Formats: sequence, structure tokens, C-alpha cells
Amino acid sequence: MNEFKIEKIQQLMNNLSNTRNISLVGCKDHGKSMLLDRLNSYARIQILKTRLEQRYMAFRNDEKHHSRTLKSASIPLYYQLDEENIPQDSNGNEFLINCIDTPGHIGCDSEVTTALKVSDGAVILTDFLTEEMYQIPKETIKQTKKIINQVLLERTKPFLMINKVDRAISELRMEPEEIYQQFFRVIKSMNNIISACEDESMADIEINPLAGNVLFGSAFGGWSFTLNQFAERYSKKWNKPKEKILKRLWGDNFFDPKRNKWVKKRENKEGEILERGFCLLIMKPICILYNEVYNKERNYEKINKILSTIGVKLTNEESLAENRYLIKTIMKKFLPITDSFFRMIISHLPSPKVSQQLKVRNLYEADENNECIQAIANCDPEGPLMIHVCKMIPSYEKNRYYAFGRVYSGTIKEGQKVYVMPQYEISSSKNTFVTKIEKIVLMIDNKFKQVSHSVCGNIIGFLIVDNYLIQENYTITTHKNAPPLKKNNYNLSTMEKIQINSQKKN
Ligand SMILES: Nc1nc2c(ncn2[C@@H]2O[C@H](COP(=O)(O)OP(=O)(O)OP(=O)(O)O)[C@@H](O)[C@H]2O)c(=O)[nH]1
Ligand SMILES: [Mg+2]
Repeated sequence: MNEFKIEKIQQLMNNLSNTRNISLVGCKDHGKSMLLDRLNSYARIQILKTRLEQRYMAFRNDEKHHSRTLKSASIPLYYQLDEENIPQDSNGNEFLINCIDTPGHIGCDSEVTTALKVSDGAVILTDFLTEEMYQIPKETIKQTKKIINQVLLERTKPFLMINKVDRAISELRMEPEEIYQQFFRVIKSMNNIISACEDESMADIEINPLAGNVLFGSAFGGWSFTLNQFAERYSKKWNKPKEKILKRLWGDNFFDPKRNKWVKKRENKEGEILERGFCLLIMKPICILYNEVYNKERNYEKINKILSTIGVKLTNEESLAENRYLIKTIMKKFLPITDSFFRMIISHLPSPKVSQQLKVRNLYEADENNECIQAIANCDPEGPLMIHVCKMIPSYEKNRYYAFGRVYSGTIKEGQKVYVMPQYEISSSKNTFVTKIEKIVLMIDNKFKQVSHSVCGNIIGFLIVDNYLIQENYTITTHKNAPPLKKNNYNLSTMEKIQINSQKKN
């Protein structure tokens, strides 16, 4: 855990090339809050020493009661990358990842839309088992399509995490090849949905494990991996180029031990069934490890042998733990979820500086050469201040609401004079008013922490003098003639639902 003073967080926020904004999206119960809980327990930024709670992400009493997220919540996370993996355009090895947990429940679409609007990337979580059993309720398919559609509509880069893989191994006792086939099906169906709503302005958004945008694992178990990670391991072990190994780890690449050769066919001349690279080098060792730990008569010699091959050391106390705890400890040390998750996001999701060039097209209908639009596209901290208010959040103080949104350009400062522009459709110079920024806050651990300023590319909350006059979809700017930003693109189905509900009432 990282205990920081607020000054350190401000310093991280100012480092634009090392900031990432992401949302966790997906159907209900697919494990979004569990994933963020895990990330939060390792990469947490803590300002005040508070008692650790088991479930960080269930903030509200109703959320704790139902074990279900009802409102999106944003959390800043800290990650230090090893020198060899730092992307070229970064500034140092410290990264700030603003991560938003969203509700997956059908009725909470506007929460998802708001989160996507302020994010540059979205990790779509999908439950391995629901798909495996082919008993996918129609609602889930519809909801998945809707979520992906919304991700692309908001020009947010998609990533995929296939979650709950632990259950496929320990409960269903599936073979590595069966697990691969299921992964393949899930990825294929995601890509089918993506290609149906693909936008030509969004390049390389295909979900492809070889491209490094797919995570396989178990949020509950605290482990996950990308193919890249295994390619790196084997490359170091065998002293062979990583790229050469990587391409053997997916698709139809089978190893023929008799000929010591990689082949494309699953069967060799002798009619023997060969093992797929993914199974041989990744899934089989994981399954063997699980099976040994869950074996009724635990064979410590065998387990220790596996542990020494994968480079995991356990204390005496750890090795005597009950099955579930033992496997969790081993897997967390072997394939820690924080490492694979943050490395995937930091390497494959561009910083706000790059992402906003794409996102800007969704925000306005004004002339591209407009000074404010240019400042947004360049994510320019020196440009005019441009903030879009996505949501109003209760502040727990004097019944006031914080305006929540993303600073698209410029720098917001306490006491700064700003113009407040009403919604895009009704905006005119007549109903724009001038006021001051009273307070700026960050949401950390469901608490609001005051900061003095924030540069563009960050997600913040703020109060203005005359705060009661501000509403969702308003634009806050320091430029008198700034074009107002467009309102949230709520998915059509939300509208349909409202219509259906009102028809029912009538
Ligand atoms: N076995 C196993 N269970 C998991 C895993 N991830 C989540 N779960 C369980 O799945 C259930 C739902 O997890 P949540 O994280 O609350 O799901 P969510 O996606 O946040 O759901 P909503 O907030 O309703 O959208 C919980 O009981 C978790 O313990 C996993 O990797 N393996
Ligand atoms: Mg949740």
C-alpha cells in the first residue's frame, strides 16, 4: 500500500504522460468490484490511515447489503513500473491510474455512460463460466452488446478480462484445451460485436491476446496474465526472442515432441494428438498446480518442485494453509493481478494527451480550428479551462452537490473566475453566467480530499460559488466565447426503458 501526502498526488496528477483513465464495465456479477478491490489493496493511494475494509468498492449501505454496485466510483491507483517496460513517451516510472468501477445492472446505463465519458479506456469483464455453460440469458447478451456499443460510442479503447478462470479449473475440472476453446469463443463473440459497431476513426480496437489487450484470470484469486508476460518469462528462460515465443502462445500452434518442432496440425503422422502452445506453456502448468494443491493427499515434494520451477517461495506457515488459501497465496505470488493489469493498461492505453485527440470529436460541434477545441485535442494545461460536468455527487456537507467531470483543457484553480454555460442545446450568451471556483476535490476511498488545482486529463469534483445553479452537462470555462460541450450520449435503450415504464404506468 502506498501512503501519500496530498502533495505527492498533485505531483502525480501534473505528470500527464504518466496518467491513465479507465473504467471497469460489464454485466452484473462478472467481477468488476472484486477486481478493483484487488487492485486497490495493492496499488492503493492512502492519505489517512483508515481501517482496512474487506470490500472497498461497496461504499453505500445499499451496495453492501445487496453486494451490488449501484453508483460508479472513481479511485486513483499508483503503480511503479520496472525500467525495462516504461513506454517511450513516459516521464519517469511512477504512474497514476484513475480507475472507475461501474454498475452492471440493467437500469444503471447512465452511470456507465458517465464513467465512459471521462475515461480513455474500458476493461470489459466477462465471466468465463456464464459463457461456458451456454445458458447465457438473453438479457446478458443484450447487456454486453449495449455496453460494448457504449464503449465505442464514447471513443473509449476496449480491453477484455476473462474472469473467474479459477472455477473452470477447480470446480469444473476442465482440461487446458477445453479452457482454450472457451477463451477463443469468448474473444470471437466480443469481436463480432465490436466489428458490428466499429467506428472508422478508431484504429486497432480488435480484441486480440497477441496484441496484449486481453487478460485471463481470477479477480477473486488475485491472479491474471497476458500472453506477453509468459512470452517474456520463456524468452528469459530459453534465451530466445520474445516475439518468436509469443506467436506460439495463441492459435493453432502445436508442439511435436518427437520431431522437436512446432506444427500447425493438431495430429502428427503417427496419429498422436499434440499439445497447443497455449496449453503446453501456460494453461497446463496452472492446472497441474491447482490439481496438486486440491489433491486430497497433498504431495509437498511435487508442489515444491513446481514452486521452484515458477520461482515462488512460501513461508512455512503459508505452505501449511488450507487448499483455498494456499492456492491463492501461490497464484498471487506467481501471477499477481496488479502487475499484469497495470502493465497492460500502461503499455496499451495512451495517456490523455493522445486519447483526447480522438475523444474531442465527441465533445463539440464547433469549428475544429476553434482555440478551445484545439486546446482539448492537445490536452493543453496552458490552454483555456474546459470542463464538462458529467454528474452531480452529494458532498455529505450542508446538502451540497459536487460537480464531477473531466478537465479537458487548461488548469482548474481555487478562486479562479469561470464562465458557466448551460446545456449544449439551450446555451447562449444570455444564460451564461460568471462565478468562481470555490473548492476542488479528488475522490479517494469514498472520501473527498481537497486539492488546490488540477491540470487537464484528470477527473475531479468541484464546487462553485452559487453551486445550486450548476447541473449535469454544463460546461465550465475560462474562455468567454468557448463552444459549450455536447451532452452525454445515453444509449437509446435507456430511452426505450423509460418509455416502456411510463407506458406500463399509464
Ligand atoms: N470464483 C470466483 N468468484 C468471483 C471472481 N470474481 C468475482 N467473483 C464473485 O462474483 C460475485 C460478483 O462479483 P462482483 O465483483 O460484485 O461483481 P460486479 O461485476 O461488481 O457486479 P455488479 O456490481 O452487480 O455489476 C461475488 O460473489 C464475487 O465473490 C473470480 O475471479 N472467481
Ligand atoms: Mg460491482
